[in-house]
Amino acid sequence: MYQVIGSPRTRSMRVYWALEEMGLDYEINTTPPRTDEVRAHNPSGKVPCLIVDGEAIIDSVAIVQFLADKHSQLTFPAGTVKRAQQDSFTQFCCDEVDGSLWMAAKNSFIHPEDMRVPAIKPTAKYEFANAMTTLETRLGDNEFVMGDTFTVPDLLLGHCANWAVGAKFDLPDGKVGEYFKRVTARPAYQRAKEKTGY
Ligand SMILES: N[C@@H](CCC(=O)N[C@@H](CS)C(=O)NCC(=O)O)C(=O)O
Repeated sequence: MYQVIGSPRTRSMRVYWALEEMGLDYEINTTPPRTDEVRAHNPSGKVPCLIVDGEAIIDSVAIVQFLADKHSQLTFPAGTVKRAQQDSFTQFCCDEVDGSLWMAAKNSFIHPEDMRVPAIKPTAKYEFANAMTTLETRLGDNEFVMGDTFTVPDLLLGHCANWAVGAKFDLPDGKVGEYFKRVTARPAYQRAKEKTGY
């Protein structure tokens, strides 16, 4: 049985969603970040952490890709060109999409007040908008970023789309907007929200 540490209102939702996609059992532990319990697993105090047979895996992307590889779902096999292309979308999501949202969040409510630069928000929105333009080109007419197969980067991008709405970032209309609707309407995501009390 997997245990996930982290509230569903954090990147931990990515892990809950992935577990639901794969039909796996899990325990929910909503201990907040920066607590001793979390620091015992992750020195940075950040969530999510996944506990597997008493060992911790930290970082949402590492966790979701681990689950995908272990259970042979939501991923192309390691060592294939398709997998490299899939990982490239994952990296794009981390750098361009999560990166701009996280920059805004850190400077709104994460960093100590005297370390925040609230004026960075328009720059973060600009970076996010650029990422959406890139995504439109890379997605093309595909159902999912890797074609007709839902994979790890779709889940990560869907999570970021929901985060963007909460952070009052504009989501594009058109193909990317429809893609986000398609991804976030997945039953597994809805189940993860219900089970975790999101
Ligand atoms: N790259 C890490 C980032 C983890 C992270 O920043 N988590 C946030 C919640 S979404 C956190 O714990 N923040 C507390 C803090 O920054 O002190 C991941 O994807 O898991």
